[in-house]
Amino acid sequence: MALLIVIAVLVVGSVLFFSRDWLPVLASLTGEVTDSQLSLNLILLGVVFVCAQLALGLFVWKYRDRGRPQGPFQTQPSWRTELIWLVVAASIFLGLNLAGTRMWAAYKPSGPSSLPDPVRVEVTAVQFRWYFRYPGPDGVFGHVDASRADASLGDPLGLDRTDPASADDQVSSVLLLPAGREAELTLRAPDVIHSFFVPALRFKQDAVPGMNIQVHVTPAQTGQYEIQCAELCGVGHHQMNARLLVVPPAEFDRFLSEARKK
Ligand SMILES: [Cu+2]
Repeated sequence: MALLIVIAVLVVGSVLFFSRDWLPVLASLTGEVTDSQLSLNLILLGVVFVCAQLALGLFVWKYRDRGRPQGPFQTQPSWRTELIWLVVAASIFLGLNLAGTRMWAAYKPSGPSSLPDPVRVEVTAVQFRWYFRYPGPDGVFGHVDASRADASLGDPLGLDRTDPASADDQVSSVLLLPAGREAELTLRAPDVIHSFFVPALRFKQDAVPGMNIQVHVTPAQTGQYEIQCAELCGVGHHQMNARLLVVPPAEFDRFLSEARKK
């Protein structure tokens, strides 16, 4: 009876836990699709979980100790039952995988933006900070030399000031993006692998040394959101956070022109 109560509490507790609104606030256009796919997975597997636990409870009750001596418990394998169970489990697994693959194909954020004028930002992940570089009016990211980088001198990326394309580049420790415009991010890491994770955008991508990885995403809602590193990248990994500020487009343009004057 104690085991039955434990099973009942676990089942009811799990259902209540997952049926509440536990996801972080949603601030991207494509994140809704991710959320509905996640909900579908949770509902389907939740039903399987509840049925399996009810069956377990039923058998615990049916074959409980009645105080009578019983002979050795024997079962006959049933290939039909095994096959049905296997087909049902495989169908759920494959079906969810296919649905996820289709969703990824339709909304995948990898690759450069297909729009003519996205907001371009270079994201540099370096133990244990994030830096965001805007290309300035020329729209070109200038050359950087990581060996010259010195955050204490205000140049964490090592901008090559002899390169005319670098002269107007702006570096910020906060990622500022306009709402409703697609952003094309180029992820890089000079030291080890990091992972750019913005829960509110339902967005995660590794930054890998030696690679410039381009991704695109559209923040839909103004606000302040957290950026986290989702790859264990060293002893200071836990403090590798930054802020994403999504502002109205006019405010974003004002920020760029004011940064230029400095
Ligand atoms: Cu990191």
